[in-house]
Amino acid sequence: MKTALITGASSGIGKATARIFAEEGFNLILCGRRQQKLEELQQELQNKCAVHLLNFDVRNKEEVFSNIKSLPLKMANIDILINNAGNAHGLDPIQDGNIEDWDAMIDINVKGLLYISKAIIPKMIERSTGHIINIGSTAGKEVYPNGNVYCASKHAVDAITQGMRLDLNGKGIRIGAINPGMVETEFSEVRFKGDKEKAKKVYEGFKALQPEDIAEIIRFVVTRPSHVNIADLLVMCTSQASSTIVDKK
Ligand code: NDP
Ligand code: 8X3
Repeated sequence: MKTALITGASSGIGKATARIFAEEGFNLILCGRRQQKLEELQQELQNKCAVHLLNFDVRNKEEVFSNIKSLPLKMANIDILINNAGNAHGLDPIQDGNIEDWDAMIDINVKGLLYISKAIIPKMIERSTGHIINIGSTAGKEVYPNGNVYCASKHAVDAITQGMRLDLNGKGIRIGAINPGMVETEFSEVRFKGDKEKAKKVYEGFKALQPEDIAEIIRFVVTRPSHVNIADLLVMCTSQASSTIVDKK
């Protein structure tokens, strides 16, 4: 049975992916900072599959490496890594940008993804098998007004995914990215620092993607035969044509 590690499993896309993977019977390693949310999910899924929780901040490299090292033998061989933890912080013109927001986005979305990957890739190389899916964004393919640093962080994810695919070629490891457009999760609540009203408005007047839509795509990607690597997927809801063109009624 495959073992999958999902970062950012306490909410949104990561949580929906955990639920879908549980249906597949995968052993799950669920990561996040909010222990209670992780425990609730473990409670929900543990009759379908083995669930191990890891509570750490992806910004903290010591915690990343010690948590991955702490995995019980049964969970130590990770077949699937879903690099999903991340968020936008703020939506401001570059001249008004908050430096703490910039640090958060670069440290979580870019450096956090690198730390996790660095901790997991060596064993994949050793076993000549593995599958890494980086969750990018339409923001990694185009830049939208006030999205500056978030877009930069997701462009970096795009570049890192391509770099991983080049450097790990021949090592039996599949590397791909899934780049969603607007998905209705806690994403905008985090971006707008807990302002639920402002966050809700982002998804008003059209049917945004739901986290389950992305999770189903991830299921498809990881269940292809081992010679098939889905390298890069761009997924938007029908109402969205680009980061700035959304048909809102
Ligand atoms: P959510 O806010 O619902 O989920 C984000 C997840 O990331 C949470 O589980 C959170 O867990 C985890 N996380 C955030 N910061 C950290 C950290 N420092 N250390 C560890 N875990 C962290 O958002 P989404 O599900 O929408 O986002 C998931 C991914 O999808 C992100 O990479 C995002 O950029 C990307 N994305 C989202 C889109 C959208 O429109 N929603 C569109 C395109 C891409 P906890 O707080 O418990 O640590
Ligand atoms: C999240 C989607 O459009 O807010 O990556 O950048 S968007």
